[in-house]
Amino acid sequence: MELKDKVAIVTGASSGIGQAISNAIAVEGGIVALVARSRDKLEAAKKECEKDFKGKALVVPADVSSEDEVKKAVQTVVDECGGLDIVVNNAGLGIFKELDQMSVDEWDRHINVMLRGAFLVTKYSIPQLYSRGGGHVVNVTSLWAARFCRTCSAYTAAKFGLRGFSQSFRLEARDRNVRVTDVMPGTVDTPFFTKANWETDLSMALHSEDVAKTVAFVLKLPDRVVIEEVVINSINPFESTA
Ligand code: NJP
Repeated sequence: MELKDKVAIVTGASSGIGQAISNAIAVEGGIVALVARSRDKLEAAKKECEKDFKGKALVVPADVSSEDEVKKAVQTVVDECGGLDIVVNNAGLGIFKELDQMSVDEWDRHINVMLRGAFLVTKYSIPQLYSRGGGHVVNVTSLWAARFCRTCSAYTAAKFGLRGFSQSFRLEARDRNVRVTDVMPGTVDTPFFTKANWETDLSMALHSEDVAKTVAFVLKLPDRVVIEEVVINSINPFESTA
């Protein structure tokens, strides 16, 4: 897909991987709707996108786990941009605890943001892609949609779930010329680990831009091609979490 003038909604765009993906789409001439909860961070991301990447960006604050907020956010994008071509479900979090220490609320947050959130954003966006005759849905899952680790039960449950969602949904979407790709990164140097209270050596980790370049590559392939899953890892990852 040629990205020029295509409209993309990117969740988790206020930080890390989502912000880098937004910039990577914008630099190709795409119009990016930046979705996350924090308006201030989104405004800063928009500024960076416009100044450093000469891109067009729209700030659309929303909690992806809220049906009402997602509905409104998608409608705002459609009203402002005339439609939608690309959906990137990237918003996420990690709370790493042994199961007996994990609260129900912490468990629910993983499922509500990374699984329900991806479902809601896709559900309310997909009629726009169908009505335009095609498009692309990218789900940022994880290596931990295929692997396991101690203290990761909630995180892996959500990411394995999202991977299953993608695989089934792909079979419907392809009939409408919509491609579905899972991007499965290893460890990436973002604020994710600070927020998770997880001290780890990120010196060998991927950079957000590495994941963003991969997403842009996948999006730009001819429409007849779908990369169903891409595993991206540092050449020599720090494997303390594996
Ligand atoms: O994390 P971070 P990453 N509604 O913390 C947003 C996956 N991944 O970029 O709402 C809407 O910098 C939050 O914004 P805010 C990971 O699982 C990562 O590393 O304002 N948005 C922020 O923009 C996740 O799915 C690694 O707080 C919500 C963003 O999500 C994705 O990559 C490895 C939200 C998080 O940015 C991006 O993570 C891997 C909500 N309810 C997979 N809750 C890694 N970093 O190593 C959060 O395999 N956000």
